Amino acid sequence: MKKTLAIACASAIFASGFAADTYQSQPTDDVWNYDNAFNAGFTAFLRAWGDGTNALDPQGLPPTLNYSYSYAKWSLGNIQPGVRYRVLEAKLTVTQTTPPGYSFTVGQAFPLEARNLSPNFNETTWDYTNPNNPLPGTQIFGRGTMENYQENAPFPITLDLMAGDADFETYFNEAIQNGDELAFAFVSTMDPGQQGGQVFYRFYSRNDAGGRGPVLSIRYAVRGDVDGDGCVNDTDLLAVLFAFGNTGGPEDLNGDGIVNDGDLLETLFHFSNGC
Ligand SMILES: [Ca+2]
Ligand SMILES: [Ca+2]
Ligand SMILES: [Ca+2]
Repeated sequence: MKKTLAIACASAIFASGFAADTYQSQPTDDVWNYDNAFNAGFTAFLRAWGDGTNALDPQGLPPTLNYSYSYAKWSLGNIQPGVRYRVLEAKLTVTQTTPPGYSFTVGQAFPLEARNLSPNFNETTWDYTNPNNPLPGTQIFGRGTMENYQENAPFPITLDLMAGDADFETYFNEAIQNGDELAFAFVSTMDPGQQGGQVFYRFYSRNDAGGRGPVLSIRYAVRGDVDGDGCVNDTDLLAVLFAFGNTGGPEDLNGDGIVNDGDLLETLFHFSNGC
């Protein structure tokens, strides 16, 4: 019997003076996509490596020998569709185990990447040879950092999804409107050295009995909503007008430190959002 480790919780928190919600959960599915994976769907570990230069096979082929990808997806079903959201913070955290040879320096030089991916996969029916398996996209939302590195123990690698080159806020909103599933591919240019090499990413999957699978954490708010009631209307518009010129506060909707036309436009462009 498959154990479901997904925990979804939404709690209202107040930061920067306005109402935001936090989504935090483990994946609903995760898969290790690799030619030699004997149990791609249900292994307790996910893995990623490349050839030292490329994270993805340049021919666009499924990962064989030189490449290994891992996939994970989350259900955002608790977040109301039909609403435009601003993302205030988005992080992915994985727990890296310690294959011999993996070091701080190597982790810095060849970070783990979170890329866009179609959620069209399922670990219960995963078949490596299926030609319809999704491949990782080219958008990089975040890269892992080594600040929590430990030499002889598993340690968390956090990927800031707002720090990459791609627009995570759009990705998040599209996922909610397109049926609530949000997927990422974990890839890296890190080269294990040779077949049987030990320098690569190996982190716990959702199938880990210890519950150490990836965690997605997103803080978000309804775009244009000042008072946090989930609806953008005259109350929010007036609040911005009356606070014009203020530094910070809930009326500073775009978070640039001042209440001005940028925030006014935010309420106007998103008028009736969430109502
Ligand atoms: Ca899995
Ligand atoms: Ca409002
Ligand atoms: Ca502002």
